[in-house]
Amino acid sequence: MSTHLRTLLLLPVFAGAMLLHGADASEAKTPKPPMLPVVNEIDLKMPIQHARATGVTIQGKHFLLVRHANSPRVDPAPDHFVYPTDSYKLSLLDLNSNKVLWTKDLGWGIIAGDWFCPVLSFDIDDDGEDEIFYIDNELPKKPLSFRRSLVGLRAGDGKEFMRFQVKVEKDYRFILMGGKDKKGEPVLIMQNGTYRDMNFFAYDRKGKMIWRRLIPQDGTPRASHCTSVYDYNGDGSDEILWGERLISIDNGKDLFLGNEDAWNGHSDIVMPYFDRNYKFSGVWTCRESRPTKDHPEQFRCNNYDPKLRIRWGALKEGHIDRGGIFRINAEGDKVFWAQEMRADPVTLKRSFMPTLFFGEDGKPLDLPLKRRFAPRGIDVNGDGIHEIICDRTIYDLKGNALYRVPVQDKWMIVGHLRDDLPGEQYVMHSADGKIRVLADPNAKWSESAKKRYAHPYYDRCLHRSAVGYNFAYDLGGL
Ligand SMILES: [Ca+2]
Ligand SMILES: [Ca+2]
Ligand SMILES: [Ca+2]
Ligand SMILES: [Ca+2]
Repeated sequence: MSTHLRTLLLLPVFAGAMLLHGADASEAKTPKPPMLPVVNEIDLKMPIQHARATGVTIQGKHFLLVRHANSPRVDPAPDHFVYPTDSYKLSLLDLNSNKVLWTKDLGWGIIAGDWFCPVLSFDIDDDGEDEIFYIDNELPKKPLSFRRSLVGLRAGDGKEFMRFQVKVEKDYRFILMGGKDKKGEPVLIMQNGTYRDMNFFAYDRKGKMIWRRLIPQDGTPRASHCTSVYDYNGDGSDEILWGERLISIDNGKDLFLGNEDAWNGHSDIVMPYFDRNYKFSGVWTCRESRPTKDHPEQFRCNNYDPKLRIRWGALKEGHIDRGGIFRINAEGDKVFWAQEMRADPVTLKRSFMPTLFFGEDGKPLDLPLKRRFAPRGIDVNGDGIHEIICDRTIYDLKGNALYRVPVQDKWMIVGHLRDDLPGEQYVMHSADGKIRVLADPNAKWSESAKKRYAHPYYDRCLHRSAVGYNFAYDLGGL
């Protein structure tokens, strides 16, 4: 990062500190910004307690698939498990006509939670039209059964066109991924297991298994809650970024293992990032599990180069539960952030430490933002620079509050989802079942943002945001 840029980012902090004696500068500058306007509202006509959304492409047009339930989000971990109160529904929305095209109830065999039911939008037959994949339970009255099937639906009408049994291994954590191999053929991957054994099953367009791999607990890194598939090294076939390792989609073999001799744990955040020329430039990781006893010197956050060699690290202690990357200028330079979570050992009540920011060189930066909650990036005005959503407010990087977002509604997806509008939109749902798209009326088209939306990685991110926790931070690295 240039000295100029660092000065630019640091200046408002010092200015704010002088004026307000350490109080938050952003609060005093613009006490009550306007609400970010709603540009779409689609009523699903049923209550929603939690939902995720993913982009779907049909005949060149973009749609939004929502997976929703009037149930708390159920986690498979015994300390976090709660009773589901509803089954999942899938609804395909047309944001242009404000219509629900179809809704399908997945039934009580599938427990309503991100890990029980990833939903992937993926063009399995390469005809330019997405198909929808999820993992069904063959014994719907027995929700904990391991007799599972991978199911494909046609996006246009929600009708099932593919179903085959898959082998699962006593773990309710599922991931679905899609990519292309060296022949350009689509590969669909079902994965089972995060913290212990990790099983991968790769299928071709007909549902025939083309490889499988078990990664036992062999002292190598475990999975992350974010996964991504892309041709990172530019050799024509995709790689899977799986925890702190890169796996070939051609055969399931490791290409690179990060911090191989000293890391065998689970990393909450694993995010690839790209340089000014949109070339894969590295990976930002934030770790959950404790370091191995033999390696207390290891960092909790690591910035890797494209071959997963550590460039620099930060923090020696803590469960770094949240993290991400922002674009700080129209050229696409980046800032990295991390946030430690602490949980009471008895009540498990969570609290979050202040967000820490780092420049591309690893030096700490101070951004003038309120920092109680995880900041999330959105280029709401379309200039190719991230604004930051935190504390239900959208700030620019200087700490000016631009917009408020509704307190009562819940985040689903951020991205350039409306082809006709500049900038990135913010999609939320209300408890009474309304899906709302919010957009900046002053947004303008810019070359920087157009280039970003046109990048194939951007589209990949929008298609995997209903898998695991990809929804939260995925687009920051681009
Ligand atoms: Ca297709
Ligand atoms: Ca590749
Ligand atoms: Ca965690
Ligand atoms: Ca912006």
